[in-house]
Amino acid sequence: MKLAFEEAKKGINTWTNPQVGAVIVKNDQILGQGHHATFGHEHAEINAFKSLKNIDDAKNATLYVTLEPCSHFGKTPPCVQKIAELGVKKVVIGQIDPNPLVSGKGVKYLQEHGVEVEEQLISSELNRSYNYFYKNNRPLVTVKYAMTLDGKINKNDGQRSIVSNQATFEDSQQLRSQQQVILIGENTLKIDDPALTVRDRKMLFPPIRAVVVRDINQISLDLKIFQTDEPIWLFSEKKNRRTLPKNVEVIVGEWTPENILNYLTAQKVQAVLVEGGSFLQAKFLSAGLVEKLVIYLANKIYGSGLPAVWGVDFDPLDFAKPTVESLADNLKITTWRKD
Ligand code: AOF
Ligand code: ZN
Repeated sequence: MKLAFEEAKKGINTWTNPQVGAVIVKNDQILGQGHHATFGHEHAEINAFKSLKNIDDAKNATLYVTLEPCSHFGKTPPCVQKIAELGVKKVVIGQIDPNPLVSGKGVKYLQEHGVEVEEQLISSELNRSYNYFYKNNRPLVTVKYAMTLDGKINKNDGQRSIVSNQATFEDSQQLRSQQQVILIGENTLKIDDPALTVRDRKMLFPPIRAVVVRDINQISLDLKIFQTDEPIWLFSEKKNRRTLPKNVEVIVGEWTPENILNYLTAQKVQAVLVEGGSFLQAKFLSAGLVEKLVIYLANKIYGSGLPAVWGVDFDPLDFAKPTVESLADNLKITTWRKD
């Protein structure tokens, strides 16, 4: 099963689907393995079967798979059918699929077709946002910011400051690449003028850059965000009256954190990164909608400037024991909301 999990991690750009790995074992020998490579491609189980030297080897074998095999006709036919057809003796699964299309039905089908099923639950970081999305019916929200030792995100209100170092910049690219949406507020857009792109790798579905603005018509189209092709969603209170670049979509409404997340849920977004500023972060945190915090701590003190979370009254929140990593002379602090 450990090997199946390692196999699963090879999948990239699988959203909205999960990362899945599968290993075929018979007489204590590994005969095949496979993973779900990319969205729309074949499922892990099928790739594991394809890797067998001889397809008849599947007969009476044990299949280790990190996720309950699917039972539905989607982009591909149900894997459970293939498993039963090939005479697999036993399927060991890493977790039940939280997707209601499959959940429990895969196991039931296998058992009804004479395939033994065993659950071998392994705690893993795999598919955290996929699992969260189906369990809670909303995306997993991470808030990320870089701050000084005195908790400031810039030196002077209204001006951009470079708070953290190059190593944190590179790390945050990795963090961005794991999201489907990167969300910021209007002040951050205007003051920092960020590109919000993933610079260090090519992505099949680059994260959508989303901004909450009061009036889209008041936003300068000279900003950096409008100079690249990755999709942009603008959550605006006012309707658009201008011609906008093709990659820009304006969504008009009253954009509380709850309303934003409802919209993202309808779009099947499973992971969102809130990247500033302090007011938007405060709004998401105070609404109890943030599961994960990633804080880059820079080794400097500003003495003045904007605090990392600011502008909204709220009850104190508890987070679990953080993990701390050194990124050259900065620290990365990661922590999850306590259940
Ligand atoms: C995958 N890869 O290896 C497994 C999946 O969109 P479809 O038709 O490919 O179906 C996606 C669903 O299939 C997914 O949400 C999950 O419930 C199930 N299993 N999906 O993409 C795989 N085993
Ligand atoms: Zn499948």
